[in-house]
Order: sequence, then structure tokens, then C-alpha cells
Amino acid sequence: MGEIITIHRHMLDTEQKYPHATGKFTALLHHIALAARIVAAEVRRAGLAGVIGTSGSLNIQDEEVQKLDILAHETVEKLMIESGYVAAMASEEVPDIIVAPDDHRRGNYIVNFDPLDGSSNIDANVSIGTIFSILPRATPKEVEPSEADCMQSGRKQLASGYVIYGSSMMFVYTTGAGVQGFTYDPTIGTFLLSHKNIRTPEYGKIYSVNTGNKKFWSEGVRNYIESLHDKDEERQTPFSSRYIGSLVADFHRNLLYGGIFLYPADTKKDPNKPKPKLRLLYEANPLAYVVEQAGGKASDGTRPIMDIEPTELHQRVPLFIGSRKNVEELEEYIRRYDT
Ligand code: FDP
Repeated sequence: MGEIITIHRHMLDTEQKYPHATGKFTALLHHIALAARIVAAEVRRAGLAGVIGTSGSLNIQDEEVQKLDILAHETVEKLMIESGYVAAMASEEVPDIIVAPDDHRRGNYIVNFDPLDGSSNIDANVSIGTIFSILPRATPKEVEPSEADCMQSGRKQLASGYVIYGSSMMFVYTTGAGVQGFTYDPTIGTFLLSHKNIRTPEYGKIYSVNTGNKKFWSEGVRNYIESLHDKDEERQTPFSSRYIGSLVADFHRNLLYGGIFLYPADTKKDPNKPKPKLRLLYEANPLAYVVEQAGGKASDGTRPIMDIEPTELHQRVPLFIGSRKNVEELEEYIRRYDT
């Protein structure tokens, strides 16, 4: 039997060694893990409690909000505020930033999160997840936190990660010293270190993309995907296609097995203006930090995701993420055909 390391012990032992890891930072991470356990309980009970299904309202991205999205949002928001370590938050589910009350509960960290990613999969019992990004406060303590605090580039992240609610629940995160994965043990009620120092393969043979949008992609992206279907021993093609449609689950599988996840901009809605779908602050940036820490790469096609200076709170970006060489090949196609 290997050494049993709980998430609590791991965070205390390891993270305290890093300059930005104060007790408060570690405690904040614990509150995120606690929020995940509460959300997981809600996800598991959903069918029984009759909360599955759309609530009928639209979120600010014009997508149908499902009840679990709201529950997950409220759980994360409440726990972050009660932790006393957060100044402000941005969530996929609300249009404006959430500012912590100006009392003993206001801290110095910023948390951007997608409370329940892949929500169109909820009704089918497919894996979904929570994604989070932790930043330092950008504005001085003396002023009210503002959008500027949440709208920082990915390079400023202190930690990021995700939780998968799947066949088992996993908590995967980085604080800039590699990527650690914990699996929840329901018999003892805690996360145990199961994936130490995750490294993603340099090159993988899986590609994940919604090919239903193919006609609406740029020439570079179309040609790249086509090239993955050809037989080429050197490139190890044809690749295998794997697409769940749940970003966290698709990303996690590719992180472990190697490959590339793509959500390019497309002209489905406007033939003259390609539009991306995924959000920079609480989807692309946190996963980009994880993948870079695991040896992989995240790009919008021309530049690293984490170098993008945000211009909007709910900004969307094209996302190409996964094994380093796969992402570089894709970038080469974009350079050759789209620029
Ligand atoms: P969903 O719309 O179900 O919430 O971020 C949204 C997201 O899922 C990602 O989890 C997923 O990768 C992507 O959208 C799926 O989009 P398509 O249905 O357009 O393929």
C-alpha cells in the first residue's frame, strides 16, 4: 500500500513552502475543496431531489440556466465569502463581479469560477465540473474591489484548477509548482493524493472538437483537423476522436493521455465575424495554467492564452489546449492558412 496523503496534509506540507502560500491561501484552497464536496452532493442527489432540468431562465451568455448551475454558483459564492479570504469574484452565472462585504469577511484574494461547467450534460449523467482561478487583488485595499481585480491576465494567477464530478470525484490544481490530482474517497470523506506531479505527454493521438461546427471554422483549423485523418506514420495519424462536450472532462482525459482539445471561433452566428465560445477568465486561463504546469500548452491560435490581457469580464476566446507538440502543429496550420 502506498503512502496515504490527504489533501489537507498535502496543502499544508507542500504549499507552505512557496512564497505566496500563506496560511490564508491554503485555507482558501480548502474552502474551494469544501465547496466542491457540497456541489458534488447536490450533483449526486439531483435526480432524486427533482432539481435536474432547466429552470427556464437565460444566463448572460444566452444559454439556458439549469437549476444545478444556480445551486453550484450559490454554494461557491457563499463559501468564498464565508472563508473571509476573498475580495471579489467573477462567476459565469452572474453578469457583474461579486464584491465581498466590507467587514471582517473581506480578504485579499480574487476568485474567478465556472460553478458547473458542461451543464448541458447534466440530464444525461455525464461528467461535469467546477473550474477556478485564484488571483491576488490588483487594486489597493483602501478602495472598493472592481472589475480590474477580476480582469487580470492568466500570468497573474496564484493557483487554478478544477473538480470533476465523474465516476469518481477529482480535485486537480496547481499553485505553480506542478499539478497535483486528488481523488475523493467517500468512505472516509476526504480527497487523497492519487495523481502526484501530473505531466502531460509531449505529443498525443487524441483530438477533441465539436466537428458539427466544421463548415464554420477557418481554413487553417479545417485543414489541421483533416490532416489528423490522414495516414502518416511520422505524425502517428490518424488520431482518435474523443469529444464529451464537457470541457473539464475532455481536458482532464487529454491531460492524462495526451492530445489536443480545440474550441475554435466559428461563423455559425455571423458569417462575417468568427466568434469563439469559451470564456477567458474562468475556463481558458485556469486550464491554461494547469496545462503549462504539466508541460503542455494553451493557445488562442496565435498567442499563449495566459498572455491575453482581458478586455471584458465575460470575454470569450478560441481555445487550443493540450500536449505541447500538438498545439504547436495547430498553430503552424493557422500561421500557414489564416494569416
Ligand atoms: P456547456 O455549453 O454544456 O456548458 O463552457 C461550456 C461548454 O459546455 C464546455 O464545457 C464544453 O466544452 C462546450 O461548452 C461544449 O460546447 P458545444 O456543445 O458547442 O460543443
